[in-house]
Amino acid sequence: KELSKWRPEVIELWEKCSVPETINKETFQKSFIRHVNTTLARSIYNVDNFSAYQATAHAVRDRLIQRWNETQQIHTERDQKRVYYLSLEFLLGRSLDNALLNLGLKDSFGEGVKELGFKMEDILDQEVDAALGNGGLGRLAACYMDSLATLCYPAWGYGVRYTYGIFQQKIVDGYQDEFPDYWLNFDNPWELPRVDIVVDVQFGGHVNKITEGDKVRHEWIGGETVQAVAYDVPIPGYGVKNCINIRLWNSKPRRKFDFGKFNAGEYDQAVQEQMKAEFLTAVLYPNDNHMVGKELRLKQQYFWVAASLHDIVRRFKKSQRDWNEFPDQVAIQLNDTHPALAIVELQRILVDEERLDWDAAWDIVTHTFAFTNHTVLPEAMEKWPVPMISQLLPRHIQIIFDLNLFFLQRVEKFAPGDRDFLARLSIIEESTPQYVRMAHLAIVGSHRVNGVAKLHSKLIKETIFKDFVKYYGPDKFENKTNGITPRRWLHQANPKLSELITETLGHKDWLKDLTLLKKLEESVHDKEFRRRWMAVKHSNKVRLAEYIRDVVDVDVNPNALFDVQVKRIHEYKRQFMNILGVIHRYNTIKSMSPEQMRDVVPRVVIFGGKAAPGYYIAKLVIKLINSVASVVNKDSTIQDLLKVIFIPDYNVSVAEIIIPASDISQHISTAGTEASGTSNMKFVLNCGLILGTVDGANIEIHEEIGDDNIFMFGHLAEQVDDLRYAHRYRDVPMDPHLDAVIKDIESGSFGEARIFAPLINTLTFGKDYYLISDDFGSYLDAQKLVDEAYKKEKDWVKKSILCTANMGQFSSDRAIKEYAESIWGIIPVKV
Ligand code: F58
Repeated sequence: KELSKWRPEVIELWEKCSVPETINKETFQKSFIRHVNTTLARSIYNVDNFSAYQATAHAVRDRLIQRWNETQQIHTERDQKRVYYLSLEFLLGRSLDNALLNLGLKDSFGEGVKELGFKMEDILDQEVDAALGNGGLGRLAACYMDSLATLCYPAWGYGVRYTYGIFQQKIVDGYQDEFPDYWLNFDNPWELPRVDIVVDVQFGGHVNKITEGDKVRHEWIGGETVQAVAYDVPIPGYGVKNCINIRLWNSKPRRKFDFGKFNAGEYDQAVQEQMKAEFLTAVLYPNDNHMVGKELRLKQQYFWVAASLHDIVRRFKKSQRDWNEFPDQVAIQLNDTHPALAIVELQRILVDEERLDWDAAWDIVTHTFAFTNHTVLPEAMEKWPVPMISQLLPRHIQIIFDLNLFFLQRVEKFAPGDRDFLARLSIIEESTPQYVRMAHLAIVGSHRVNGVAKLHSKLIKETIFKDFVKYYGPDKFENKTNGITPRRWLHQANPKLSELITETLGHKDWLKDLTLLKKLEESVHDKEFRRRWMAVKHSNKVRLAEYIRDVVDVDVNPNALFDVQVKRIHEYKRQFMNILGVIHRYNTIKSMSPEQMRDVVPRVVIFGGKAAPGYYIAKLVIKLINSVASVVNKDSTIQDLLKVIFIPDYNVSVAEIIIPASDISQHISTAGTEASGTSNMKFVLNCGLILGTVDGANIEIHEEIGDDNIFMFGHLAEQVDDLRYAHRYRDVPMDPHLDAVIKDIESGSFGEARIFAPLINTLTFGKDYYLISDDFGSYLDAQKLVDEAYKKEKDWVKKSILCTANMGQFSSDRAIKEYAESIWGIIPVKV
């Protein structure tokens, strides 16, 4: 009876009914109305823009699901090697516009909603961002998913379905205030709940050692169990039918309720256990480039790793292959060290559950994993106290110590008697308490380690991982320069520029092969083309000016030079140097005669970005920016030659408005601190010039676009140690311009001076760790060059065109192909 559904006639009927309907304006409209009536239970009389968004989203979702199913089916049939991208963050932003563009439905659906009485822009504007990430690392994961889908690779993302994404930022009296981002308030059409896919994840308990003949095995029992429920997020490729999956795990209590406690009258305690389980995936930790050693964070990490590996292993076992084929079928990429416990978990599954012997298991593990490092900042390096891991994961800590023992035995053979070398390489830091160094675990358990830009990859080999290079040799360490998806970051964010490029090149192929932009170089001498290029930039600036008026109620002149720094607020990114430079500019203008003023290029300096809620100094930088803004913006004596704007709640969809409108953007980290940066790529792709230090991907962008089209300044990474040493042990005189600016703040020009004392102290007592005083002079010089260049309008437009034309290398498609070919060993499977 059960099998009767597989009778040939049933299958035939099934296939007949599941032929996807053709998608055009009319079928979309039918689907829209059906969703309004049935999914939303509304009628023509009560459909507002939000309902229209929901109905459109559901109509798109129906198509996505078809593609998702076909993709999964074909990937299962072919059963080729897959890559699993483990990332604790996926900063996806909005989905509707992206899905419409990738599916090629934007025009027909746009027409369709118009006839139904709506504007597509209004509908798109209803969507809340999926903000399940902090910054660069999370957005990189999202760009990589877009490229994996577009290039038809068999790939899955695994992440956490946080109930609260990155906090919402409001500015109150110039200070940052944080509000919860409850993004799931309304239904989320971009996820498919998989209530049937549930994994038990265990915490605590104890380990029994069982001897069976001459063999010993370990049994991990007791403790608490939390359930992981899968939510699938379909990611459509551009211009292909492939649609890949990000599986996000949500925690929920086990169905079993403690009736013992319940009946004994401890009702609240019984309920509390349940609530604790739900809390596991409640919040995204809001720190960028900073490690927080909270136990809940460690639990989150293990919960997600255990559920993901269970899923991956289950899929592999369905193929009934031998275990030693595992690395031929499965590649797992660790996005930073957050998922490093996966290495231990796979070893545990293979040894304890599948009963493989230790060495065979370890061979499988090390051929499966690869690890990407995203930072060299010491405060961002993850390490967990051994007692904390022991309590939560008693079997894992045993495995970690065993792995370390066997590893150090091999190292000892390599460098006999060199105890310091052993101690430096050890996975365990021998402090009190001991710590597990997650980067060391990730390196030892992976067959490849990569940095995210040329300089960064070189630096990790020379500094933090130097000893590992000595031991393993240099070949284990690679560079994979980051990339961004041109679909979201040009086609979607800057439709007018995209259209002009398509018209000029005569095709849309550049969206899949960004190196084709090179041909735009031929048009730099075409006056009409330059005029249209400028007109696009201008209209994007008008759009941003309107946004600024809406959110901060300040009028800015779209003809002024738009100077932008948007990114997480962090000392190493030096927003502080930027605002000090603004004060210098302000004072310079104020000291001018009206005649001199006529020669000044008007500027709008735009800031945006969140500070981690516990990062006091970063929050003071925000306060200083807003204090300077409130003085400068109402000073009529400077004739609108300078405006300062702090745009609140910077996120992906705000970036899509800001980036296309920038004339110059600042990427001014202390040399050697910004691993790559990816917004630098977005700005230049959108024909904005950059003012930057010799750091991260700025260097490679410079190589591609040439000296004339970028403003570089500041000390080099190799000078940083000596400069810091000098600040520490000698009396380094402060740059005189900087000194004057500081005195100005201290005199109370921007509000009570005492407020900013801790910030100013970072330059003095704090020994200026980020070397602002060393770079300030060359920063101001570079700013002067920017002003001069902007005055030469024709040359500026040429630079701007050459920027876009030479960004071919920075597509995430290029990056993903490199990973696929040199690390993962996967090949495309096209639907
Ligand atoms: C960023 N790291 C790098 N980490 O700072 C940036 O240079 C690089 O372009 C980007 O990765 C992509 O490679 C970053 O964003 C985090 O936000 C972590 C979040 C979790 C806690 C530790 C920092």
